[in-house]
Amino acid sequence: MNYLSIKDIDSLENWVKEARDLKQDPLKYKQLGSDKTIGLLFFNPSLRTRLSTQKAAQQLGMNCMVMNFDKEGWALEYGNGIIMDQGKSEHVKEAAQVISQFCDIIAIRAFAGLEDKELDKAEVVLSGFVKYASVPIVNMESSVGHPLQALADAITLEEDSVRIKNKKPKVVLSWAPHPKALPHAVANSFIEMMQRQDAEFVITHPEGYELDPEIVGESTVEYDQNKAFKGADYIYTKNWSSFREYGKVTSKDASWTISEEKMALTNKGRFMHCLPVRRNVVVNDEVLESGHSLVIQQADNRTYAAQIVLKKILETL
Ligand code: SN0
Repeated sequence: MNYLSIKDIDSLENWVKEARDLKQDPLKYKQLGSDKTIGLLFFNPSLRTRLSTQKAAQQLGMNCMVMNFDKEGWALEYGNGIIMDQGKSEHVKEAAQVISQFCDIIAIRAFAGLEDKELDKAEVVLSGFVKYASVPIVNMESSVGHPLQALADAITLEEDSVRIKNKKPKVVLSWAPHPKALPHAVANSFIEMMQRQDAEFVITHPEGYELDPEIVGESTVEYDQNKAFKGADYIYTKNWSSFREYGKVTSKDASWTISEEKMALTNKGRFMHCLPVRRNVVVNDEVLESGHSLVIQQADNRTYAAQIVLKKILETL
């Protein structure tokens, strides 16, 4: 069993419930992973993903090896039949087989390059490991998705939504400005997760920031942020670069920054963000530090999201 996208969750409801049970008793399955090893391979920076996945593995009794592949590993080649006389030292074909001999599970972070849409869509790094490794693979954010984040977000929504009575929660995914071109992965997996929830779900962003239509599907898109925020119970904020003008920053419109005034349009809405977040660009200090911000709880739930995923995989080994 691999955990590559939200589609690998057979029942989101059950997984969220099981994750919440684990949160109550994190060491309950301490024996399950004993003498098993997970290798975490990072091709990009990480704080929450690295520490929460490591913690989840430890709570399941596993050994954990971490490698910052971008800094410490050989530069990998992924193409077929390449004459490797340039900068790449090793092919994923050997690397994946070798790492599979040391690890029972391999987890990989490899962001979108944001230069070539087709290359990113093909998930060269993740799919290279899936193809040539002989052990289960976990996605710790690939070019297309961040399913550990979205699972943690589902846990957070479930925990928090007890305060919402007699109606479906209204959840808004809002674009916000950012100085850099960021990937679509977090937004994509959040959408895929929300499409499986019994909620009113609205996506809002400036024109030109439409996400992959294959992922957005039938989900509602509202270009007027203020209108989208009306009556919202949750404002899930994320910047992403343009998908159409692939990887470009075509707007830094500060009127999209999440402010107290914007939050006042909502139904006592809670602010959510996967972190790291640029203060006073994506969201103002007051909102981030208010009692209505769920960001620290979201980060805590990363552990239980990772733990339920690893538990499911360990049960198949
Ligand atoms: C990543 C992203 O996919 O947007 C990881 C989020 C979990 N975020 C960034 O790269 C932010 C970088 C920055 O400089 O703000």
